[in-house]
Amino acid sequence: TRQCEGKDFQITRLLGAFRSCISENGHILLKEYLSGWEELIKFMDSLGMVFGFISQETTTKINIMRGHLTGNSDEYHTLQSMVRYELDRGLVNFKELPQDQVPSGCRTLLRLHRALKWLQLFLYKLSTSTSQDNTGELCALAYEKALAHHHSWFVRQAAALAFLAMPPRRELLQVICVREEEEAQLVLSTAAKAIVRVYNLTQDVYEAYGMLELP
Ligand code: 1Q0
Repeated sequence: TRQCEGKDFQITRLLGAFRSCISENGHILLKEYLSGWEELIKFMDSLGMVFGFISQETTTKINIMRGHLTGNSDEYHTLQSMVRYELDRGLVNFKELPQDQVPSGCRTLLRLHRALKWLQLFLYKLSTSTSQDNTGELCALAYEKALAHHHSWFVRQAAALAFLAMPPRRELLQVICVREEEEAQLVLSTAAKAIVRVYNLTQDVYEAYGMLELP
């Protein structure tokens, strides 16, 4: 059985990260944003092997971002400073980039940002669902709505397979360490709300700079 403390996934850490990544003036602090994602990776890893490729892909994206932050911590302090820096230097990758080049922070974070849309939909669905609902179906519905159109045919098939292996709601609630139904609803909708705030602020920036479709 899993411990609801220590190094394992903790919903409070997830909440803490996605709350504290918003600075007083509404900028997104990248270090905190990435630590929220690292907590999500722990969650995925606790679900088992089938989710390994999703967790791997997420880790790859996080590592690219960490690479940018290392050594350029001022430029990559916030989403806003990153956008300005990469724009000024022509580093954004508005065109498809050559294989041997490190992807920009802007196009990499955009991938994570799009996945947050999926996550917020899934958390809302989960918070209003019952033990009768099939979590894999909830996943798939949120995926169709938020993310599928950004993915290749191959990735969509792989995602569909992973959804079939999604543990039942009861088990998911064990991972976030809640037992009571009321508590579950509160925890899930609180997490969803925190993520929506981050999502909306990020979306505004990408929209303002016309960067929502970076290849
Ligand atoms: C636990 C189930 C997670 C299901 C997440 C749905 C997404 C599945 C598809 C992911 C496929 C990854 C394979 C590669 C995709 C790339 O092509 C794509 C684009 O990048 P690029 O470089 O090719 O242009 N990459 C991505 O879109 C990044 C995908 C990141 C996936 C992030 C999934 C987030 C999962 C969060 C954990 C679930 C927590 C749930 C409940 C928490 C309870 C409080």
